[in-house]
Amino acid sequence: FLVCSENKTLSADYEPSLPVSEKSNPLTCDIDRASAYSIVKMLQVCDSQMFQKEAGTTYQRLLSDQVLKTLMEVAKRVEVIIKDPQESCVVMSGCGTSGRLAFLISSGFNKALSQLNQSEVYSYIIAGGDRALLSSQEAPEDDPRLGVLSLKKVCEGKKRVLFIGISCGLSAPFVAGQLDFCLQHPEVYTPVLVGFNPAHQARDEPIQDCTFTFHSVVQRMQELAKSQKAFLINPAVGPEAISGSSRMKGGSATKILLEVAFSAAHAATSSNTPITHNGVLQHMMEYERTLAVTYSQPDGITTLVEAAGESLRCSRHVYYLGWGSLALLGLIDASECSPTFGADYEDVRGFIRGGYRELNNNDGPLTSLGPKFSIAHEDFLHLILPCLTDTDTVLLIYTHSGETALCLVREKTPNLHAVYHQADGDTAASLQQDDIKKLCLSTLKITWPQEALVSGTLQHMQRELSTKLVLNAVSTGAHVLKGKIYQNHMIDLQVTNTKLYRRATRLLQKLSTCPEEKCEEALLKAIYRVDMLTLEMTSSDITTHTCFARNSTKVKR
Ligand code: S6P
Repeated sequence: FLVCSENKTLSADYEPSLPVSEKSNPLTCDIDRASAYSIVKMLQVCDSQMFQKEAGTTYQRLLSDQVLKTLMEVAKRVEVIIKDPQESCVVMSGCGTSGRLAFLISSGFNKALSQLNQSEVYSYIIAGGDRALLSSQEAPEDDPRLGVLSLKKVCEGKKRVLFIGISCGLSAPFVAGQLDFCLQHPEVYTPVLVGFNPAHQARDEPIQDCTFTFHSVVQRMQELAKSQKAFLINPAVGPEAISGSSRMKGGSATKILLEVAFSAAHAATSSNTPITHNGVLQHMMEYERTLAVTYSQPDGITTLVEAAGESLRCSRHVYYLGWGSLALLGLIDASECSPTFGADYEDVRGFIRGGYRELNNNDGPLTSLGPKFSIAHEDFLHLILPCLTDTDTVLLIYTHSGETALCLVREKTPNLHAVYHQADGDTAASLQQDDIKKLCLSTLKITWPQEALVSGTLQHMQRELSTKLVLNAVSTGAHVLKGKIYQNHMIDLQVTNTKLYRRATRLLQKLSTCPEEKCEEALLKAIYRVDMLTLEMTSSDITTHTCFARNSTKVKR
């Protein structure tokens, strides 16, 4: 069934006008009517498409030779930068989830360098700035100039920059602007593009006030890639379980690819391990194993989906209380619920032990920006605990937890669950877990085989990916159960940028079978809340429409 669906979704005849990242996945076409258990199983099959080999398609896949080769080349560039950190750096940039992963990955690898007393070389850029790490800021995605400005700022004084632009759909003008800038300044910048569509499917829509499109930038990069002056890493990972929800496979694959390249570079500099095809392949396959280990517990994940779904259905809340970088995955997952499911920031919230001290983001504490930016465990205890009820779900996420007044939480709600990671045979950790287990209604223990060949860093990255998969399943599954998905389409979202505007029009077309212009007209009527469109409305550009849409809430409550 998987291979059959795979061939179908990757064949040019299936939803031919759409790039892979926007297609709907036949595996999940009735996810909206599925039980929690079936949702988890569908997500498992969908995720495993990431690692499917090239099968009768011309598209590159995660494990394709060309992808592995490019990763090796990128790793070599990173190695050079690590050895000469004064005047060079690696910059990762993206919008939404892609920017959040740029942050997560740069934090992790900078930490690894610091631990070896080496200078940090990684920087991140997220469209909309640091507030976008924790909240939905979809509009800056359409602004290529903003992208260039932020890139120039980060790279001030640098003589050599490896720029990694991440856009899962090969579509974000913010990233296209940055790549174009790199192409204009080859003496400093080497551009790398990470995304999950074949190059010819890059977005070809004109960008306001620009002479280039994402597609034309990709074409220029393809030309330069022949002489290794630019790099494209763009395997297809199959359509998302929820159409266009690139936070899922797109995010996971971004994490996998960049971690494989950076780990190879770090091993080359710190232990003289050469960057080899086999090394890169083996690392990639460790991630494939991560999927298997995580999804080997469908019942445990289902319990969490059911609990979270029940809370959301009662208009109550889901709280992730996490420790270390696993908590960051909770913050990220929670922040994505608003653009994906039209959720309120209070519906699913993440908290991290140590707050902004632990987060260590560019702009430091963001608490002054409003209540949704309170992210420390203390904030949870002060702001949330007093009103917590047994219809709220609290999920602990950790490898090593500390104290966070869990007894107090347990007094307020029995609906306390844990997902934690443990190495096989780690008896000391087992004893610590026993105490927590007693407080929890359910515990999802993910056990990792202890293997000499798997380094501590890799183990940690595997645990992060595993946590991402579980949390994506919990938040997606819970919102599906709440009714926020129709077939496998997002139907409750603000049309806040061009990508979402086009997607909304397409969805109306699909569901109504009316012609495109009729659907666009209906969308505009909904955006402007009128029955008759004025000339001013119909003659305005998409940016004007999306600006207006940003300020309105639901069409109908
Ligand atoms: C998708 C998420 C969005 C995207 C953003 C960037 O699930 O809600 O915020 O990450 O639109 O997309 P892309 O294709 O440029 O990585």
